[in-house]
Amino acid sequence: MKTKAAIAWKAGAPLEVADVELEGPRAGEVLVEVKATGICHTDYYTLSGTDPEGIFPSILGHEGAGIVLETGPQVSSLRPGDHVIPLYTPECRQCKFCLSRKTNLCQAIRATQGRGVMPDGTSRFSLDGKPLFHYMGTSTFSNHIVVPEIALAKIRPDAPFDKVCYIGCGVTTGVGAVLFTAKVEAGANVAIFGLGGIGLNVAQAARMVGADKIIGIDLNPAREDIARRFGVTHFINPQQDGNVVDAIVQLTDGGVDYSFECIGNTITMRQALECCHKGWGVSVIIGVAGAGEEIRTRPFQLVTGRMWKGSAFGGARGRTDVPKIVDWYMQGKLDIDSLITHRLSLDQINDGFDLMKRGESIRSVVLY
Ligand code: NAD
Ligand code: AHE
Ligand code: ZN
Repeated sequence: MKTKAAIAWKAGAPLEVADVELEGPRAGEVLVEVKATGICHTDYYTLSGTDPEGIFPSILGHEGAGIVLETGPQVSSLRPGDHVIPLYTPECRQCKFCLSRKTNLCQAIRATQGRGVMPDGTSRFSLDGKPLFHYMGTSTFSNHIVVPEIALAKIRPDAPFDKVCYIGCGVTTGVGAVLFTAKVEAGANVAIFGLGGIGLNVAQAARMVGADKIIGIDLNPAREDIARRFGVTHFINPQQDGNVVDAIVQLTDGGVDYSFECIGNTITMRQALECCHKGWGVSVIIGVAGAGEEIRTRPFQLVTGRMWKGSAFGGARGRTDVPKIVDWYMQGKLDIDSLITHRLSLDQINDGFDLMKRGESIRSVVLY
């Protein structure tokens, strides 16, 4: 079939919207009509050329929601009409990683996903007979996609696509990092570096679990107002407030219990570790840093009890946890609507990237 998609031809170039060819689902695969997709900073990161796994030409996008149109042979858990969220972190429930119960990083199809192809090593997308690569196993900047069954979370049919698409990455990443990775407890002090599409979800989850001080750090002064509405109790602008680590340590009588880096900057990753409380503070890296970048600190920081952790997709097991997070949104426990600041057509997708770069949007959602 033909479908409309935004093609990333090369690093740094604007996306081009065109009709592409999409082959139907093979064994274990599902054809999905994408109804809406968010634009995450990670799409920009890959498009900018700093992602070591970035491949071109490809169809980016990984924060979508849609409807199953057709299932291939051997698909048993989904049928046409089901509402789904594509998962860049699948959940096969059979691999060593899934069975360990220690991680959400299912590895069943990770290798082919990283090479921009389906598990059988081929792409379903092409243009003029030449293959286009998939991205993160999802490619939600295409109106129709083919995805492995294990990479689809079935969600309730009354959830609005234009809101719950954001659960496909940003909401789950931020909320999950608090609940599943850090397991923040009531009364804890928290610092959040970067108050964008991820950091604000960390904030609302920290408030939800009853954190005490929630300190938000961002260079963009416009983030203070929305951050306070999402639970931030203290706002620090590093350009105005001097040494960020000292400021946080003073505010919290020795440092925070948990910090979250939601920028992708190795300098702020160090600050996020070093503003943690001696003896027990845990710093969770969520931000994705460019190829070749490395984190630094004095080993003494770790010797004296601070801990560095990382979190991908919030530690969420997609097929199990994503439907629950959709429920929390539908029950009013999570605010997604206020974070979706812009709604665009696919033809306007490059405007969505520009809004993000200028710091004017929290989330832009593309509606098909
Ligand atoms: P975003 O652009 O919406 O937000 C980033 C925020 O950081 C902005 O508010 C910006 O003003 C602020 N910022 C930038 N540099 C800063 C600095 N030096 N000091 C303080 N604030 C600064 O991005 P996002 O969509 O929220 O994504 C954030 C990061 O998380 C990105 O690196 C993205 O790739 C990554 N990410 C990781 C996962 C994961 O599973 N680990 C999932 C989604 C996104
Ligand atoms: N391709 C990059 C890594 C990018 C990365 O860390 N991605 C996160 C999700 S970001 C979503 O917005 C992730 O899930 N990582 C785990 C994984 O298996 O990719 C690189 O550096 O190569
Ligand atoms: Zn993302």
